[in-house]
Amino acid sequence: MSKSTVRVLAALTVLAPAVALASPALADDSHKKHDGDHAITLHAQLDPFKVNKVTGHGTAQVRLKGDEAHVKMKVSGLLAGAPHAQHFHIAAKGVCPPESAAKVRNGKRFLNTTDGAPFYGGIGTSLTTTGDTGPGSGLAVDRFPVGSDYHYERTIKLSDEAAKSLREGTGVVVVHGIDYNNNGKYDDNLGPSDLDPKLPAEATNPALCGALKKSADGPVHGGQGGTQLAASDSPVATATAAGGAALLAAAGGAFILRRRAGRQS
Ligand SMILES: [Cu+2]
Repeated sequence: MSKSTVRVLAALTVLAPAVALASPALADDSHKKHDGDHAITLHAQLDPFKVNKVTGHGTAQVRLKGDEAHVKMKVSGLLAGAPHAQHFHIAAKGVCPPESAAKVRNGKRFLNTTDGAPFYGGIGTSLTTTGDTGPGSGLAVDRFPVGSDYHYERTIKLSDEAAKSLREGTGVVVVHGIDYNNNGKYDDNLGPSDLDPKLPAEATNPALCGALKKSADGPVHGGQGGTQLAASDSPVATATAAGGAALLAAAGGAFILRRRAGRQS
């Protein structure tokens, strides 16, 4: 297991207890409660990592009231027929990494998830289509949207830590899954994933990224993405049989990772 994998595993397993510790009993939470009751709306423009050969784009909108987040996303131009893990990354600089954060590995320059962590932080919320939304579901590839273009909409109860980060302006939306060698599938041309060596790096490397920023209440000014999202009540993206089959082998690795994380927390 590589050092970076160990680091990420450690980060994932540390997250759960950290969330548990962040209970209201820790301190006078009157201010937090007050802030938490105030609903805010956040937007992010999701831009592609060109260094990862991505040309897609997207938008995200989050209506946050207390710890309840109503999330709407619109994504296009990603690898078709493949699941795309997507998360709120939290509690770091609240920005997307520059292209210069990419590293050369085996003669290929690309950005993996760990490279971006100093900028966007660790996984705070897994934007899955069903079930658990905690950091432990970060690689639950059978519960993420599938396809090149999709709408995602879900109301999610955030951890205290994630809600706090989003309110503080350090929440970042990251969509994963790239096709670096443009052959229409996740393969091992970039080697194993830094998050789970059983998955190919292409399946977990960041594709799109956008920092969530507070927007003024009221109508979104000239916001093409915002108005489109507001107008659409589209159902959550559903997994296709093709996409699921393509990643079945990879999913085995994700499950192992999740079990391991669960045991240690
Ligand atoms: Cu992520």
